[in-house]
Amino acid sequence: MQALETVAERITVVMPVFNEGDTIRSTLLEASRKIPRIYDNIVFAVSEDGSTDNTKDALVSMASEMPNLQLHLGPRRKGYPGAAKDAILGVDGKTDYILFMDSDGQYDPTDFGLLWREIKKSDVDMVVGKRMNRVETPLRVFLSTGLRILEKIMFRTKQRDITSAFRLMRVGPAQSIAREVKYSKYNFWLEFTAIASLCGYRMQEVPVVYRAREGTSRVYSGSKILEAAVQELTTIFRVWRDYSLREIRRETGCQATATLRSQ
Ligand SMILES: Nc1nc2c(ncn2[C@@H]2O[C@H](COP(=O)(O)OP(=O)(O)OP(=O)(O)O)[C@@H](O)[C@H]2O)c(=O)[nH]1
Ligand SMILES: [Mg+2]
Repeated sequence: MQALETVAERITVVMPVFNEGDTIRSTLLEASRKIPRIYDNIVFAVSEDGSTDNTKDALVSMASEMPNLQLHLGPRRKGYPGAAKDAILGVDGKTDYILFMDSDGQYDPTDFGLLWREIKKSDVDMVVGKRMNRVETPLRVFLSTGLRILEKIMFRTKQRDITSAFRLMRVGPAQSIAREVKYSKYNFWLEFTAIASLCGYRMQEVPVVYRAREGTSRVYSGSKILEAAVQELTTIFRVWRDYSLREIRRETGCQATATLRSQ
């Protein structure tokens, strides 16, 4: 097994949670067992809002067992994009890196080691876990492939998996990009990756395990998938319009990037 790194840099593991009462305990226990074996300066920041099952109770009981668990509980459901954005912007000021990970148990926390080694080796702003063995309906594969190709043409994204929710990011870039995400109603990461690409952030991909989900998607129920695809298509065009207009007016579309780059 790889040696444990004892370093001063802090990683906050950000996890959005909605109605995961049946699995959140095992997901958090697995992450808190596996990630600190690779890296020990870890805090878990779990953002829950509006769950109608026993998720809140499960989280409160876990907080008494895990001293490095920070809970953010909210009364009303924000929707995935709002929850992801607030969670990234809400990490505490001691954080150096954000490991974003959905809390549905689909990612294997052991793969954090691959992301960590890659960010240190290639000195990029973000390393994205490219999901292997995705099991999805043909309709979903068709729609997500279409959106990926469009995003590649419009924003010159180089990544294959532009919507992965397993990413290790330097905190400055992650928050600058997240602040700009404003259109997406379903898929936060499509818009996030488009902005990151437009603003010239450096991204790298590494293949990661992707497991089957227990229970059904909280974001895309069967009837919502087409509506979501149309909404995300609109989002892509709005982002493109915003940034090309800024370029025409010679405004800096990515002030945050420029500031970071000059430091
Ligand atoms: N805080 C918060 N978390 C949410 C919300 N909606 C979804 N989540 C969480 O976001 C993660 C992603 O949701 P999923 O239902 O797995 O959606 P998905 O991964 O896009 O779809 P699948 O591939 O079908 O799993 C899960 O960990 C959910 O618990 C929300 O409104 N608020
Ligand atoms: Mg999922």
